[in-house]
Amino acid sequence: MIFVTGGAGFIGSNFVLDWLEQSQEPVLNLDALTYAGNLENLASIRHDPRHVFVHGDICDRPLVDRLLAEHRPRAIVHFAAESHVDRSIHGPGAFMRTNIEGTYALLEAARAHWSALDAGEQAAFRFHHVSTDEVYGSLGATDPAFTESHPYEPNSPYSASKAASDHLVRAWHHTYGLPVVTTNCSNNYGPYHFPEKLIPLMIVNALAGKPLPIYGDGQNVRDWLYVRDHASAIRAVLAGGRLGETYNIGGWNEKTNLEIVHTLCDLLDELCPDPAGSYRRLITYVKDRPGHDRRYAIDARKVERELGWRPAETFETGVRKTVQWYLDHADWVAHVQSGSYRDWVDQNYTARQAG
Ligand code: NAD
Ligand code: TDX
Repeated sequence: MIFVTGGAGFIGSNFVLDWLEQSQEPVLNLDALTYAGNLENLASIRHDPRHVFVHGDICDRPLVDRLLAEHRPRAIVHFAAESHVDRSIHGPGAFMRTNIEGTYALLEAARAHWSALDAGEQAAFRFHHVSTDEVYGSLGATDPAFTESHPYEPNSPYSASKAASDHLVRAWHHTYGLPVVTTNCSNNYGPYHFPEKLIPLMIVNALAGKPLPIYGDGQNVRDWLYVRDHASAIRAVLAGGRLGETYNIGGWNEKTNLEIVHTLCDLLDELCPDPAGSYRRLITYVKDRPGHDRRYAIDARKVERELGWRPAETFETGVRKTVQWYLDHADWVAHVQSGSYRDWVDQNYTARQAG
């Protein structure tokens, strides 16, 4: 069994679905179901006995200890986090608690669990920490892409909290020998992406005829990776990554935000024509995000060279699938927008309550 944290969020749920398609090995999924946690993402596996969902907090050490003792997972894959940069600017507290204190609590629980394993189990155990390229800070237009040895220069409360968590994971390896691997991935996109983030927000707003807010001049650059490709990279690193190492994961898809929004508008114009002309008419420039990082770019050669990982999707195929998914899942969008997705805990899922 593997133990996933944050498996009801965007990437975590895609990872759990991918894992159960690729493997028979069960998944224990601990998620606090914050606003970003949505059990509707896991509706297709709600009767699958290989998926054990636990509604609870990674900061709850007695709960995590009990789960580890009861299920004896061979690996922890740690997704749980507060993940939205804009929210971290308006209210950093939750980011410090979950991303830093939560990772600390999980590391300590993992260390106690791992220390009690026999030698063979200890050698096989992995703590896989899922992190972001934002810990490296911002690049200039002509700078080379981030390698794993790029200095940490986080600029937002979110990225600072993730950087802190990366450092904790590193220290638990060097000091206590906990067998860890960390992946730093670029911007993900795909199904079940909460519509506060750029790509799903633009799709959902366009379909509702609402403005498409572009921060600043729209020339900030991100590298984009289809979420199932992130899942396959995590599987590859979990299986073959070297202990104590970090691996950058990216799609070699640098795009300006304006390019992204133009692409989305053009795809929507093709797949669901705008009665008023083109969705591009909705583009609206708004005040910039404070401290907005200009450019992220990932050098993913290490994971490609050592583990043979490659993304399956190009940006063009992945973004088309994503737009089609949102067109086909108007119910999911409506439930997220109305807040009724939260009712899934009671109505559609047998959630074991924490405590
Ligand atoms: P998300 O916000 O969609 O999901 C986070 C999940 O964690 C939610 O299900 C939430 O309920 C859960 N959670 C939050 N606090 C918790 C707590 N205290 N205890 C238990 N569960 C808790 O985030 P995401 O976009 O899926 O990101 C997942 C991970 O990947 C994060 O660690 C993030 O930093 C990292 N990451 C994200 C991206 C991206 O583009 N979204 C890119 C690189 C790395
Ligand atoms: O309405 C918007 N308008 C806009 O111009 C939003 C929501 C965003 N933007 C810009 C800001 C960024 O330059 O688009 C870019 C992408 O923004 P987000 O979707 O908020 O992502 P970002 O800030 O790049 O962070 C994401 O990628 C790295 C995830 O949210 C993080 O969790 C991950 O670590």
